[in-house]
Amino acid sequence: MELDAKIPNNVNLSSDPKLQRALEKWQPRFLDWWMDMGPEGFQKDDVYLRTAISVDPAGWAHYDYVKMPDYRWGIFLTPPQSGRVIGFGDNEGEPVWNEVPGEFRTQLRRLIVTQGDTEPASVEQQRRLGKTAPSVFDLRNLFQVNVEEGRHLWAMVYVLHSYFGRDGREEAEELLDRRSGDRDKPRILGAFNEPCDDWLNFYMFTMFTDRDGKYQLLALAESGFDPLARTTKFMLTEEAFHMSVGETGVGRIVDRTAQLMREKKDDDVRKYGAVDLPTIQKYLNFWVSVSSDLFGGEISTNAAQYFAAGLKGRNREESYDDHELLDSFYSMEIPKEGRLVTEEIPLRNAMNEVLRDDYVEDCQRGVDRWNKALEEAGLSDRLKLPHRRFHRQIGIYAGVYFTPEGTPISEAEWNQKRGEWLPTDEDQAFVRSLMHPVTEPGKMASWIGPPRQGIKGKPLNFEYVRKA
Ligand code: BYC
Repeated sequence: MELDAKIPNNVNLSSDPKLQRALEKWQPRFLDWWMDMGPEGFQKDDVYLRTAISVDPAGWAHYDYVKMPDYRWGIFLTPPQSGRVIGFGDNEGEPVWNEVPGEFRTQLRRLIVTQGDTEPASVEQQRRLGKTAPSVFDLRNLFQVNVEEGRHLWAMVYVLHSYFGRDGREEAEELLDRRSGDRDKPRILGAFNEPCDDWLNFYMFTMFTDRDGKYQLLALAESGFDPLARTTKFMLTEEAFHMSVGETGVGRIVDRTAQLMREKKDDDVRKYGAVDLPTIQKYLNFWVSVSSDLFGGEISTNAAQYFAAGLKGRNREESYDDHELLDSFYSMEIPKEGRLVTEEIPLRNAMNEVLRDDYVEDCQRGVDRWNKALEEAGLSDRLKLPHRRFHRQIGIYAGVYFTPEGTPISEAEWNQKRGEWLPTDEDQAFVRSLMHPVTEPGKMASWIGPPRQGIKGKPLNFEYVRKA
């Protein structure tokens, strides 16, 4: 463990001076990017943050006040498992690779770059949210998410620098050059170019988009390229908190809305400075659909190749019996001339859809928990996960129109109903109008309920962020 090194790490970086020098050269570029594109207006403040210091489940993190630019972004991989073999695909049972196999180099690099690109992208998307945080507690959680996305970028850059030579270093530079939403050099995947400029968007993003992250990382944690599997495994430890920020964030908005609906006997809680359920539903529809797109096309030869090669598996590959999938099929509903026709797709080509299945189930569990709160508040209203076909831009359902229930409709009907299903300009302006910072520790904005507990045993009115 090299915790006091310039780049904290558990990979014995000092034993490879060439690699160490290359990463130390990248470090100031990263910090420049962080100052330019990281949280705006809070870089001098003391934030009560969690920092990864090991991969030991019993004590992997340390909590203390730190100024964000001084955060100790480190490189942590779970320990290698001796005798680990590739768990799926054509190379099943072969020893895992500790170097990049030449024939898969391009595909592997592409997977790592795509994963890496999302991390700084999300920090860019969220950089102005600090100015309108609904509480000091939420402000701290935003920054916790941001610094950890920064660490996840480090995780991918370490793999690029260590295993991909010059082109890996070039890719690492480009990860700092692309910009979320930029017309000329956008981030790679769609959702990471969408603005995330209010807190309802932020919670939906951490609930649904970070959850895509969870499933992509789970699939990469199965990789036969062992350094990638080991680094993504540890990233998942940090990722869990990001999704809990989203789930509890939306949950607290729902709590507050339900409380007002009951007290005032009025569904239109906008007039009391809260978010009405139909608006919450529209934001949910938007973020679920753009996050669904992140899984890629339903039928994908890329995904089949990743699986065949042993580069990217299924979520918890060991829970399946068949790891080759040479004669298995997936029944898929394919849009044809305004109707849905069921076709059998070779399972390897349906890998993106298999992963999406697990994702949809996981999302549903979260929505069920919000609905339980509505039920307990004595309300009959419920939130609903839109159908996976709804509002898609990638894959077989792109360019075709569906209701949130998944029924095919015409373009004209879509245009007529769109504003009932997705946030309108007016909805967004309303949500934005609620966004005023609350800076007194322990106090909450009018539109959100209090969290159930503080961070690391601290009370809710703890000063999680101390102004410089
Ligand atoms: N937007 O065969 P197809 C996270 C492209 S989130 C734009 O259908 P494939 C996080 C695709 O590149 C997790 N383009 O899909 C969350 C391809 O282009 P080419 C991120 C897209 O190749 C919150 C074409 O369409 N991790 O960690 O199987 C905060 C046809 O592709 C999109 C990963 O994504 C899209 N949504 O790709 C912070 C894991 N989808 O070949 C972090 C790594 C597809 O025609 N990536 N395209 O030029 C992958 O595993 C795969 O690349 C994909 C699916 C999952 C993206």
